[in-house]
Amino acid sequence: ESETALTKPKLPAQLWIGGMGAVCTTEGAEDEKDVEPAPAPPTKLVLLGPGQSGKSTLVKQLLRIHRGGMEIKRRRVYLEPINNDILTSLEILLDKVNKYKKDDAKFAYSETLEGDVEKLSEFLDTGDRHVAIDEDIGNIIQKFWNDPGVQRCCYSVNNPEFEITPSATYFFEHAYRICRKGYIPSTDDVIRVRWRTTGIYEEVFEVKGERYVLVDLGGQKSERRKWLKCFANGDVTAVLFVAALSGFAMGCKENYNVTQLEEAFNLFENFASPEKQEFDSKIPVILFLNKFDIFCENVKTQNITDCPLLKGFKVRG
Ligand SMILES: Nc1nc2c(ncn2[C@@H]2O[C@H](COP(=O)(O)OP(=O)(O)O)[C@@H](O)[C@H]2O)c(=O)[nH]1
Ligand SMILES: [Mg+2]
Repeated sequence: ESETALTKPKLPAQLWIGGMGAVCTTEGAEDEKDVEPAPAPPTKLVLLGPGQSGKSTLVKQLLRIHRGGMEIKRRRVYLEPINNDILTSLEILLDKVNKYKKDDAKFAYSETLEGDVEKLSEFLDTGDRHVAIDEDIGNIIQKFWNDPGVQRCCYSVNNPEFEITPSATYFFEHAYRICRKGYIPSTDDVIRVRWRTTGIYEEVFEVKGERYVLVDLGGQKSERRKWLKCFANGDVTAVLFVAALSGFAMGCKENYNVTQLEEAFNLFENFASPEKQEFDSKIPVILFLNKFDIFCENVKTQNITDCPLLKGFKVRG
């Protein structure tokens, strides 16, 4: 059996909790003295989990830490997905504000913004979500976002139909900078962007002379049949199953009756439990509970016991 940097767990799953910036620790092998140095096969980690749980972000974070910042050429590729993220979320935010301001004046934007909002709606009506946003529209987005009524509506109305993600609010905050002429996404911008992963991506990096291959796959239902393909060569060291801990209150896109956390749990059980495991059952599965930072924010305003999985838990402090 090949030596790996990960210690094989006795249980089918280990539990790691992480959020932005979380990194896995490694342990070196102990009996290296008597072994001839031979090029060890890389540690191959396959990232699985529901869509939006943060798999691609984890890859980007690890690359940033272990391969240095991204070159300009690679960052430029994210221009279009960033525009797409802003425009898609802006449309949702506009719909949300227009719906809720009718019943409650505290969710209305200032009257002085009316002309601007009309311009925004016209721009969105063109339907193209991948166009570059010019400086003029960028300024309007920034003004609209800075309006207190808009922010109140965004943050205090909890309706999964109008979900505004934390990355969207990040981009709204930076709309002015992002829509400047000649803007190039920063590494932080790249880490925030939502880009629906389709297909299979492999990234290689080194930590203390040890080579790692990270395999990133799409998490959406339509992508899940590809999951088993990456086990075909028998060279997978471990599965990193990523689930967002923060989604304990929100209905998931595919089924509003279960929370995103339950959806992730069901998927994990179906895919990784030893009885049902469809790949080699000796491959360790590590459960990585991600979005811990958002979880910490959410527990302040949402009741964790609303999620059946967390009944019996209490928030302290
Ligand atoms: N605040 C916060 N956002 C995260 C975290 N992990 C991922 N995200 C955001 O969640 C969104 C979806 O992440 P992505 O990596 O594309 O999910 P994937 O579908 O599993 O690959 C992106 O906008 C990320 O910036 C986290 O730990 N904290
Ligand atoms: Mg992805």
